Amino acid sequence: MVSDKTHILYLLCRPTEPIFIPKGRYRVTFDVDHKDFLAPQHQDVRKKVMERIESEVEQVSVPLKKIEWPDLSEVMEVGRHQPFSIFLPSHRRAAERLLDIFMGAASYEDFLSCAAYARDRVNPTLFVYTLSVAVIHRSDTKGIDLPPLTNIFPDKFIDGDQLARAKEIADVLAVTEGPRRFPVLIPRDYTSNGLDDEHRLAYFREDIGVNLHHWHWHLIYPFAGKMEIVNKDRRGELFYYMHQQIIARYNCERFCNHLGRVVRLLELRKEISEGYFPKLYCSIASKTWASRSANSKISDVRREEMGFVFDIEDLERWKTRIVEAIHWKRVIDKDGSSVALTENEGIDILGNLIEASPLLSKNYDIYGDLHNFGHVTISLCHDPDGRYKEGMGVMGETSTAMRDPVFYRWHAYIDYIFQLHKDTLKPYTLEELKYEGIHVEEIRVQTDAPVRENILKTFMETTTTDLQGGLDFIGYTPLKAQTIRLQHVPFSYTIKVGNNLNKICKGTMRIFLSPKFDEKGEKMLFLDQKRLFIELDKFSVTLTNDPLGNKISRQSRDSNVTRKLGRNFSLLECSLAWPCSENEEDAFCGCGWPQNMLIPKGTPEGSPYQLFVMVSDAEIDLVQPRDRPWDRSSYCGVRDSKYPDSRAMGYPFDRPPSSEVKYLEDFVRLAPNMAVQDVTIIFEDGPPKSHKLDD
Ligand code: CUO
Repeated sequence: MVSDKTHILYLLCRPTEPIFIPKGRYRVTFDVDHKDFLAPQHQDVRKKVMERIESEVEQVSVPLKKIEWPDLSEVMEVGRHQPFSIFLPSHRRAAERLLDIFMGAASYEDFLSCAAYARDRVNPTLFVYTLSVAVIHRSDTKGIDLPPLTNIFPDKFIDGDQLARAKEIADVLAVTEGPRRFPVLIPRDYTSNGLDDEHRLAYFREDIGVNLHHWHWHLIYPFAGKMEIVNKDRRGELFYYMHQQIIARYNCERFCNHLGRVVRLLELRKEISEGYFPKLYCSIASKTWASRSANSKISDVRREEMGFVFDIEDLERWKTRIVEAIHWKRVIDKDGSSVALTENEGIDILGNLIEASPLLSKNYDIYGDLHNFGHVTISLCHDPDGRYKEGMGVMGETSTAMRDPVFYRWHAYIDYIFQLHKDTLKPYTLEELKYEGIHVEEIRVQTDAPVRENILKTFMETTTTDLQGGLDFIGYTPLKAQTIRLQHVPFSYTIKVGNNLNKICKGTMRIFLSPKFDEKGEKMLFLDQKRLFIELDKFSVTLTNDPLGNKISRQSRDSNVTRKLGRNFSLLECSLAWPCSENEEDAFCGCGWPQNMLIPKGTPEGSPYQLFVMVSDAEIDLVQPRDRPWDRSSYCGVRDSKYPDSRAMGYPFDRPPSSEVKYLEDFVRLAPNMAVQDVTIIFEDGPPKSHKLDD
């Protein structure tokens, strides 16, 4: 039997299957005896269906409190079978309304009943998005793990053909051969082939963990809703930093695949050379996600049925106003007052203004909705006036957008605007960089099995994803998809840090990685390299007063930026019934970059990289005393708490260098608490290695 508070998660299970059909291995049913609880389309069929099901399985019944039915009319303006996009203002308003209802429920029981009532009436994707945001943010559901979206909507992650095969297997083989695993192998090259240069990056763009990370980040940091949900500490800055790191990581991967840095989508009226054909089937809309041919152009959009009528000129005007504001170092707020874009808060203001959050933007009417509308405009470029009745491309949704090469071009453009602001800031002074008395003596990186020094190894592996929570109208046969992903051999850092202070002191260890050479094969200038540094880890250290060096060891799998793939429904149910899973691979669910993508792929011949290490003064860094580890906080912050690092996100690489710094070595020479070590990333080519099944 599962505990009370987690019953709500069963509403996420098989989101298009009616609520009265039992869910999960315990066949959980919701007590929807009151006829009006059921959506109109289900009221007459329920009895017949239940008669059949009840004779087959044992069920757990969840009582639902009688409540006053919430008014869902605004929410239902988004059709049941329409693809949902949080970037569309009309959909955003519907989600805000439903979120208000969920957040406003007086007790957990009211929340459960409201959600049960709404489930089969509103758009299923909108429902899953809104319920997920509410579960994360309500105090009475705090700490409940959400199942990964792969387990709710596998069709957003897995090739449509293969998913159809999986259903066939579930329907036929499971009956004839009994319940066992039938992993469906998802081939590596299903969206394109070698004729398309961009296909070399498909393993990154279509990685399940990468897309889950992006979906989950936007659940934690919604840009619309009530102030108490949206207005989180430094959220605008985190929008900038999390996406900046994605672009940095993508550019590193591009170098490994002999491609140049992603070209920002600067000229909005020019052809977009990259095409993308996602091959994903949207089960809600009963059609495939729209494709975009190479050399398509974006146009003014006239999609009245979506409430989206909009000109490219609007994007251009907003961009001009934002860039002007950056050059003036101030924005004009709603009252016409000037708000300075200061050294520390400027980036946060710009993040909320460019994304944009209508609630937090200093002036939504003037600076508009640049980033969100860009997503929608690009996602509709194949059918801007709806004459072909086509839906959106994958750019329209946070769980699918990162699959498309144009996502990186759009976000490189958004990042370029943020960098214009960063370029207006003064270089860090020596005072701001150094940690008096502390010096990094030595950095060593060691890979396990076989032990290699300063060499990192990557390879391809197969991994499995559970599908059963998302495949509606089939039995609960364990059903897996086997995908191929990048992985690396675990490694450890050994860092020797000297302390001449004659006292024990605390520091923050900051570890970054970047390519040493650019796409031309030339040693990178610091100005370029600082934008390509990816954060690998950040953690607190205690330094004894040993001038010869404290030896600090750290494992790659403990990285502060990563998470493991989440627990699926089966595992959630196990851990709810018994103590939490011992299996470390499945122990977390939620925000964080996927562990398997921690480092870039490298090349078979070895890619030269530089590992940068800095120990900064914890007295300055720590926002409040911390006894917890930094757990995934770099990209995700800390729940109900301030962002735990007082420095600017990306410090010390977020500002232009002083004039004497040409290369990284010049920068490192400025202060002895910084050091650099050359490392090589070798990609071991060959067939994918097998990985244990995830349950
Ligand atoms: Cu995350 Cu554009 O914000 O995708």
